[in-house]
Amino acid sequence: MILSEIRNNVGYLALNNPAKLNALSAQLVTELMAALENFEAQKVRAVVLSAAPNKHNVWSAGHDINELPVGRRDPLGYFDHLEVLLRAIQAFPAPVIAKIHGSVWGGACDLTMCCDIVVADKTATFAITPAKLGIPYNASGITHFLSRLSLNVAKEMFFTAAPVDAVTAERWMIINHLVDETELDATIDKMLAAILKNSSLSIAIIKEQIRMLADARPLSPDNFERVQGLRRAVYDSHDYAEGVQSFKEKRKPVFRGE
Ligand code: YXS
Repeated sequence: MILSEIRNNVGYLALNNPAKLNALSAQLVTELMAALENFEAQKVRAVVLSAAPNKHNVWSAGHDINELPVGRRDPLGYFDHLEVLLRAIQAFPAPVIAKIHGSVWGGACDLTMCCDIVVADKTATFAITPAKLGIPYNASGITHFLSRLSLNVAKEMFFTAAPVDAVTAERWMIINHLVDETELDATIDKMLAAILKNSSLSIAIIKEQIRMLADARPLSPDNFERVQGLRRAVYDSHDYAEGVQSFKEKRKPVFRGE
């Protein structure tokens, strides 16, 4: 489900399950995690995460909706495979560069927010979709967006669940560089050349300090419990069951706001 290789001290990962639009299934994530562990053991200086081209022009369709619980269970709990992957990317002791061609959906949009640097071409779009499926999302996932975007932009993305085009994504700082498709690799190679000249130890520690500081948002125990209660009210709701079921039945959801 993935392509993985190490070239010149850099780990290259490509999502490669076109039949399922590179949906972040438990199996695909397991393979990504094994590749990241190998890259860390091989002490790669950076990771480039891309997607093998597919006829749908989809970088990744996000969490595999067929693997979402059908209700009364947190769809994005701490140990959900998507959350495990997002933490692994953030904790990886070298820069992870996302190379985006095509549309990015839901959990895959969060994945790009967790990558350190994003380089994309004009075909890239980004959509964060919990509201489209009646999903409450989760506090750490929302933090990834708040660390990158202004509040009003993060809210527009979550409330509309609409794809953001590449030009807007650059203006909103979802991506570092918007380049022509033919320039993607050259742009990344130039960045890698600069990174590889520097101290890998210094970069690893600076990355980990940024992760800890970006995450440092005090939440009182009362507010923590409130977050859990509010999320449960959503994933126990009619709207959540309807959101997931309507996708499986290939029909528009009929939400009731309860
Ligand atoms: O009909 P078959 O069996 O060929 O399967 C279809 C789709 O059902 C399947 N597929 C998926 N299967 C599981 N999980 C998915 N996320 C997923 N997305 C697609 O792939 C086959 C081809 O899809 P199709 O016919 O729709 O292709 P298309 O080219 O017309 O449209 C491509 C998309 C990506 C625009 C469309 O498939 C789509 O809108 N997919 C759902 C994207 C999405 O909303 N992802 C969010 C997943 S939930 C998630 O990530 C988080 C939990 S959250 O929502 O909270 O952010």
